Amino acid sequence: MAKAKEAKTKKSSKSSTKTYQNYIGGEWIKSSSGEYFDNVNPADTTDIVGRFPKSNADDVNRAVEAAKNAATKWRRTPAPKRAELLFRLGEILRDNKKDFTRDMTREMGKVLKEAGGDVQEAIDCTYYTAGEGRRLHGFTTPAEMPNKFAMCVRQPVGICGLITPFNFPMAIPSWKLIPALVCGNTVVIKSGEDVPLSTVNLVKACEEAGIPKGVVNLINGHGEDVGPALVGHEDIRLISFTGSTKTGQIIAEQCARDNKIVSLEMGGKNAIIVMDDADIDNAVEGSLWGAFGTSGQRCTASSRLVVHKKIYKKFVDKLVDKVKKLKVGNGLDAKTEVGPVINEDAMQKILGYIHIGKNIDKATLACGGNQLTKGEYKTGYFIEPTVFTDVKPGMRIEQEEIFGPVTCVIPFSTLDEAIDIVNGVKYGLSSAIYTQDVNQSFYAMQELYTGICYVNSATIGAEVHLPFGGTKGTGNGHREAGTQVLDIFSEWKSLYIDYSGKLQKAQIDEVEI
Ligand code: UN1
Repeated sequence: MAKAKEAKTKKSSKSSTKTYQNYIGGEWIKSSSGEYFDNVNPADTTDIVGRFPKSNADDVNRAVEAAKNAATKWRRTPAPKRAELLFRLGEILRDNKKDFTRDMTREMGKVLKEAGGDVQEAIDCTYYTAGEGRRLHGFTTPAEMPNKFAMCVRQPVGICGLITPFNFPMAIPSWKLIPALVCGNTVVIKSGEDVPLSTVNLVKACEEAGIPKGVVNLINGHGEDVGPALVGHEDIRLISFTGSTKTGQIIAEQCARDNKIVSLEMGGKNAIIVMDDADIDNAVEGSLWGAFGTSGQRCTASSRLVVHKKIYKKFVDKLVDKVKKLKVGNGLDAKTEVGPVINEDAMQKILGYIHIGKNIDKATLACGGNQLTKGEYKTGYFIEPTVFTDVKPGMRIEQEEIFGPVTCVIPFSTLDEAIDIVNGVKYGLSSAIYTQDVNQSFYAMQELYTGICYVNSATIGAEVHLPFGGTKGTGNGHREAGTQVLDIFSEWKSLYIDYSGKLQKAQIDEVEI
């Protein structure tokens, strides 16, 4: 996992910087190391958002212990009662949306409107999933024998470790936390080290909502210091992780050794197909939003634009013209359209891919390609929105996840060829097609092997009541959000009730002599 953001110059005095704590067993407490790390604004690294505990394995152990102590009571709390607390949580998030939004932009960099959308996604997820408290449907089914009843119910899995990324600082923790809680599990959350304040805000809201002590525990710190202790803890039954494919694979290996449930949401290399009959202006707008929204730091980002040769030049000209006009800047400024990237490591990785695109892949750099270093950009991690054209399938910039404001345009001739290009990567999160032709759109929906597919909009913007996740290297078959998330955070229990008053044997054949 990338190193957390580092201050370039620490102008703000440490004493005036707010210090935050871990939340364990209902108390806000220091890390046992007594050490802290700075949470720095990626748009202006002289702005230190707060100091957060640098936790270690001791803290993880304490948090798991607290979750264990709270587990029985929470599991026995009727699900509709658990849900009432979650509805209250939704109200608190809604009441604090403005402050949480600002905090998020300051620590993560995404523009205010997007940060507001992120908090709103957490609110929507909370209300929607809390509704499951009065459903959590199981089923009844006939039994094989007379006077016997069969049914199936969901039961909590136990203590869940939730490991969250930087790019959706409140939405993604909520996708994991709310279903875990409604199903009756207790949790230890490891916040994204670049965005700990948004998770603190979420957990404080849980405390205010009256969620009992120990049900939600929060550990701040760096992945390498706390990740292995959390993933390897014998009392943790489930790990839910969103982040890089590399880290996800390490987690999956450890979970396999310990026989833990693991749900992974990892990389993407999503593509938009633009057919020759598409509304080009609409497709350009969608591409702009899909590629450069959140500075391209979404798993769902439209990092490939697969464009029909007949309209290729027209599309590229319009796109590049618009990309050049995008206003890059501090997300707190209402005029900004593209914020910074998250930290120095991320910036270097993205610039590294731009170098590969130019010098190794030898694609055409149509616009952008540079770090912005002057004036307002001096103390932030800013990269010009970048478009590569004449990109060919198989090039590294076409295959690998860049996770920044970079997209590539790939020409094609037939829909089947376009579909092969979209499917020809190791990931399978999201895809899209712009066309006016119903046959083409349905054929594409059928053939694109991704977890999400859009017609006439970009690859980003999934809604909380539909399953979210991807095929192939993106995940391990689970889906977050929707009601499908319940299959991650609960296990089925089949119940048989024999009211015949006598022994009825199943799986016994009448043997004819
Ligand atoms: C992510 O980038 O990991 O579909 C999540 C979207 C958002 C969530 C993205 N609702 O773009």
